[in-house]
Amino acid sequence: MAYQNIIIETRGHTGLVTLNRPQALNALNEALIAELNEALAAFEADPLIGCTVITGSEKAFAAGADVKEMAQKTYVDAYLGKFLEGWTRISETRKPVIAAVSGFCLGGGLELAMMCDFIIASETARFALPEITLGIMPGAGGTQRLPRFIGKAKAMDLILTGRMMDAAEAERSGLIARVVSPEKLLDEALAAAARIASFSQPIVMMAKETVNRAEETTLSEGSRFERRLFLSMFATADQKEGMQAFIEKRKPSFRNQ
Ligand code: DAK
Repeated sequence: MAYQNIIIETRGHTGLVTLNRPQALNALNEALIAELNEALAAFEADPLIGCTVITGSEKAFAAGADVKEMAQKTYVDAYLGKFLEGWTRISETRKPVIAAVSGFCLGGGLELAMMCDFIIASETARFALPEITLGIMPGAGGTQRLPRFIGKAKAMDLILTGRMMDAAEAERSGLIARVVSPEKLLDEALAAAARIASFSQPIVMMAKETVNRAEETTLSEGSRFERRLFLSMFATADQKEGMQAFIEKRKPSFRNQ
């Protein structure tokens, strides 16, 4: 498929998706989301890819869902056409996805970033859920994910006022994993992705799945799930290789087996 709204590259064992609607500050229209889903599915199916980075431009990761596309929709249009249905597929990705965020990361843009496994941001990043200013509320998980990242008080503040938060506040609040200078953003995200992709793919995927369980279950159930997957790792060749390499003081060579 030839993409109109995103640019796809591979860097070693990392898939790189650049959101590319500069005329609309990367506003996320249906076509872009469909392309993004397709690209992520292709990376997911590619055994050589171990991690994906999603980024935007220096000015905007994404300024939200496309307001011009949404403005005139009726409820029935939206319901029958399953409007925006494709959004949640991004959070079902099994291989890790890192969001590399610079500039505006608003509304659906922030919801997309929160569906990734972690966010690395540049000092210029600005985060908000400004839907309230448009007469709506967040609809792609923002009301559910943001409080899990930053707690109820700050999430209420952001969702009810629609105000922007800078990168320093976002890092302090636990929304983002790292803040770097704008020039270093992509290199930092690609280096993190390359490191992840150098490990055993099934083990990385199980670790991701297990951390995600923490958001959906109790501590005791989550710990039981962790124990089951942890024990299953002793059935992999990569566990034998990782530990043997440590004992022999050499770099492990994982074969995803
Ligand atoms: N949609 C469409 N076009 C947008 C846009 C957006 N979200 N954001 C910016 N643009 C367009 C502008 O209209 C402008 O286009 P032209 O006028 O040149 O044709 C161009 O990008 C440049 O923007 P500005 O001229 O406004 O640039 P400024 O630097 O002055 O301002 C800004 C930048 C980011 C502060 C401003 O553009 C802005 O406030 N943008 C809107 C931000 C916003 O309200 N975002 C939230 C949208 S609602 C769901 C899934 C997702 C969602 C809901 C449900 N389901 C799965 C159910 C998500 C909803 C949203 O995200």
